[in-house]
Amino acid sequence: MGLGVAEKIIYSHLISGTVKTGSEIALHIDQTLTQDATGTMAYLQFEAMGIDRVRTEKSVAYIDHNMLQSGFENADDHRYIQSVAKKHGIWFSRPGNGICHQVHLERIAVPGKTLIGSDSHTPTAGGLGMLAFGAGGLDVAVAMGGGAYYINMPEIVRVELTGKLRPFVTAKDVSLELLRRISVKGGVGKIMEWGGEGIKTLSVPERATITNMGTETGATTSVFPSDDNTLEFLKAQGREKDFVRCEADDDAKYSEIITIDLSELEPMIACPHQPDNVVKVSEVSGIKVDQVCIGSCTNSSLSDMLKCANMLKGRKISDSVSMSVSCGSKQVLTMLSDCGALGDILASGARLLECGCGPCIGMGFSPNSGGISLRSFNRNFEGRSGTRDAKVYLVSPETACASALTGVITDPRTLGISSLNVPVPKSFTTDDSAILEPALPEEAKNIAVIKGPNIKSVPVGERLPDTLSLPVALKVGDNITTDHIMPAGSKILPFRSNIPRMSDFCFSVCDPAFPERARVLGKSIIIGGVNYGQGSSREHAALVPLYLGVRAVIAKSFARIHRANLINAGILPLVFENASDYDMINEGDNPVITDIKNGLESGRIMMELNGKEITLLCELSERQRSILYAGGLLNLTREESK
Ligand code: MIC
Ligand code: SF4
Repeated sequence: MGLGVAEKIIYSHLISGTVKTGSEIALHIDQTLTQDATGTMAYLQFEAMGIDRVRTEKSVAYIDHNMLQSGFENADDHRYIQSVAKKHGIWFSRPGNGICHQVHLERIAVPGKTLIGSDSHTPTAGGLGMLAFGAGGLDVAVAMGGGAYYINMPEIVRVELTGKLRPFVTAKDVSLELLRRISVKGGVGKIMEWGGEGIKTLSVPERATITNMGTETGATTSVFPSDDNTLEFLKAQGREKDFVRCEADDDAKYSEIITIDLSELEPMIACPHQPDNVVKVSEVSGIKVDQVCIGSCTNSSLSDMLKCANMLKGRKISDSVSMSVSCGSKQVLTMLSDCGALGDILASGARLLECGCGPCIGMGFSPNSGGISLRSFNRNFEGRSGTRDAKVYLVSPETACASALTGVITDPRTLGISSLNVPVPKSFTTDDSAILEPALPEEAKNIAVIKGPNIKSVPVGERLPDTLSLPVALKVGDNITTDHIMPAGSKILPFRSNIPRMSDFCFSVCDPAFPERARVLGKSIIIGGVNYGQGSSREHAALVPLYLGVRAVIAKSFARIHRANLINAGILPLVFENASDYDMINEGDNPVITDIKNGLESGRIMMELNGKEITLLCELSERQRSILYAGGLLNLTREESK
C-alpha cells in the first residue's frame, strides 16, 4: 500500500511504537527551535538534564517575542539564552533577525526531516515538506538531548485542493475556510496533509501560511509535499542542496478527505474572539476599523509585503486608521527596502515595527479602548492584543490593506485595484550573519552561562498520591485558551522566567481573584469545558497552575499540546465520561478522587461528589503514567538517571 507524505516521514523517523491511529509512537527529531518566551524554561530544563551538547542535526534559539525590553528582564533573558545556546551547541538568531517560523522556513527547514519547537506554530515548516510539531519546552529540551518525541499517532486527513485562487483571494482565505468548516477543535488528533492539483499553484510562503494556521484547528501538524515549488524556493534561498523530493504515493490512504475548490473561495474573515468564527468579508463589510496590523508568522513573507506595497502605493490610508507593518525577517525587510516598496508602504501612512511577533502577542501596538483591529495574524482571542475590550478580526494582508485604505471592513475586490501578481523572487538576498554559531565543543567549557535576577527555578511536581481530596478552585467554560490560563502581553511576558511572579496573572482574563484563592486553598483542582488549553504551546499554562497547587484539571476535552504539558508537569488531565456531569460540579465543591493508581491503569477513575459518583477518563500510555506517578517528567528523568 502506498504512503502519504506524513507517513513517509513518520516511518523514516520511527524509534518505537506502531503506526496505528491512537497508539503512542516515538519519533527521532532532527531539528529543534525555541523562541525567547518559552526558551528560557526549555533551556533551564535542558541544563537540569546535565547534557553537555545538543544531539540534534540543528537546534536554533530565536529571539522574537519579548523584544520591548521595557526593563532589564527581557534583556537578561536574551543574554541567558545566547550564552546557554553558545555553550551547548545551539545556533542563536539575534533579536531583529525575525520571527522564528519565518526565519526557519527561509534558512533552516529541510524537507523530509522532523522538527519540534516550543511554539505552537512550528508546523509552519510543513509548508516546505517538513514534519514539524509544536511542543512544550520540556519536550524540546528532551529532543535537544537526543531523546524521542512522543505523540499519539494521529489520523491523517487529506485536504485536496482543486482549481486556482482568484485575484485577491489568498492562502489565508484557504486557512480561514478550513477553520469555518472544521472549527478550532476539528483538527485535534489529526495531521492535515495537503495535496491535489491546486497545491501546484501555491508557493512555499503561501503553503506556510496554511500550515501555520492549521494550528488553529487543533491539528497535530500540517504538511505539504516537497515538490518542484519547494525546489524553486530552496534554489532562490541558495539552499538547493537541502532539497529532497517527498510526495504522496498515488494509492496513499487517508482517514478522511476534505476538498476545497480554490476557484470558488472568496475573501474570508474571522470575527472576534475565535479564529473559527469565520464569514465572508462581504458579509461584514462596512464595519468601521480603528487599527490594521500586517505581519506575524502567518503573513509576513516577502510576497505578502510586496502585495501590500502594491496596494498602498500612491494611496493614503484612512485618517481614522492606525496601521502597522512588521516584516517576518531581516531578509524580508532588507529586500522590501532595497526595491523601494518599503517607501510605498511608509508613504501611505503605515508605521513600521521591528521584525518580530509584536502586536500579535500584545507586545506593543495594542488597540484603543473597544477598538476594532483587523490583523493578518492567526489568533484573535479575547484580551490577547493587550486591550481587554478590543475586537480583533483575522484577515488576509490584502483585505487588511483594502480596509486600511477605506477605514471600514472592505472586500479587496471591490476597490478596483488591478490584480497583484507577485511571484517568489528567483533569488533572495541572503545574509546569515545574525544567526550566531555555537562554540566548538572544546571551547564550550569555558563559556559562562549568564543568569539575571529575574530567572527563577522551574517548579517541580510531587509524586502522585492514590487519593486526591481537593477543593475546586475555578470552573471555566469551553475553548479556554492558554491565553486565558496564562496571558501574555507586554506587562506579563517579561516574567516568563519567573514563575512565582507570573502566577499573579494566572487566569486573570477569567477571574483575577484566582491566584490568591488558589494560594489560600494550598492544593486544588480546576474544572474546564471543551478543548481546554487551546492555542499556544506555553508550558507556563501548566507550570504556573502547578506552582499554585493545582493537582488535576477535569474537563470535557483537552487540546493536545496543553494536555502533554499538564502531564509533563505532573498534573492529572481528567475527562468527564458524561459531559453533562460538568454541570454537577461547582467552584468551592470538595470532590474526592479515589483509587487513582488502578484507575490510571484502566483509564477510568471514580470521583465522589456529595454522595454521587462521577466517572472520569484518562487514557494514558505507560510512559505517561510513569511521568504522572513521578510527579512530572523532570522528576522521572532524575529518578531514571539515578
Ligand atoms: C502564541 O502565538 O500564542 C505564542 C506566544 O507564540 C505561543 C508561545 C508562547 O506562549 O510563548 C505559541 O503559539 O506557542
Ligand atoms: Fe509570534 Fe504571533 Fe506567531 Fe506566536 S502566533 S509565534 S506570537 S507571530
